[in-house]
Amino acid sequence: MDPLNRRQALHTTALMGAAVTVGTCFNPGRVVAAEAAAPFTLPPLPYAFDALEPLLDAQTMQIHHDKHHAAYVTNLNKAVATQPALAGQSIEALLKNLSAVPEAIRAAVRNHGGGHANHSLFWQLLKKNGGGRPTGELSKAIDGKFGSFATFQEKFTEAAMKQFGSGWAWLTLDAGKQLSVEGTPNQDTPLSAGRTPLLGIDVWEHAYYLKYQNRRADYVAAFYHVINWDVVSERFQKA
Ligand code: MN3
Repeated sequence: MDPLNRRQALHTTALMGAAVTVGTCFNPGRVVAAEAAAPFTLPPLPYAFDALEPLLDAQTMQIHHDKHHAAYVTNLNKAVATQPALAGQSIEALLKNLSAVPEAIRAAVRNHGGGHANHSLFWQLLKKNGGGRPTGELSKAIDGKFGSFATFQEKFTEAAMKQFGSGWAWLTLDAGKQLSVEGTPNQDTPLSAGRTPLLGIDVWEHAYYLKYQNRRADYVAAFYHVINWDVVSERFQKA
């Protein structure tokens, strides 16, 4: 056999091998395993990258969504692909019960899964010409808990400012229907502590550094003008 034909023969054999491998995907067990390899997907940003200009700039939004959030999804999928028993569980279910996640991937689910859940929520909490203050039941609950919206805002701003390094500040609801303002480090989510996040601000530097550099206070002040309180109220009603 001349070298060229030999190479072609090897190539054909390799293709036949690939065909056999693909063929086994018709085995139902393999199909599940193949699908489980990438169960989590990056949700599209629900508005244009520049929708929140000039408060949150388009370049930050694009990198934040397309690079940072995408990386959390990729790394989460890599981790869960090693644990077929977790197939079919939502990211919220995994984060609510981290101790049930195999230790080998628990940190990855906490960090990358937390990043995926936190950012998926964060995009929904923002809108062009947002801000103002909540109405209805949520407004009453905030007044009841904090005394006034202004006091809530002070506490939320304080939580966002004092979070050392990377993390989030949240308005949460616990199982007893009590509101709280709290901070979490890194990509930790209140879900893991049994509380439902209603509103959250990402205070990682990647969320604001291009436009605000070290001025986190200016970023936090701007955030109040892009909050979608309808979504926050809806989460409060459902929780
Ligand atoms: Mn972020």
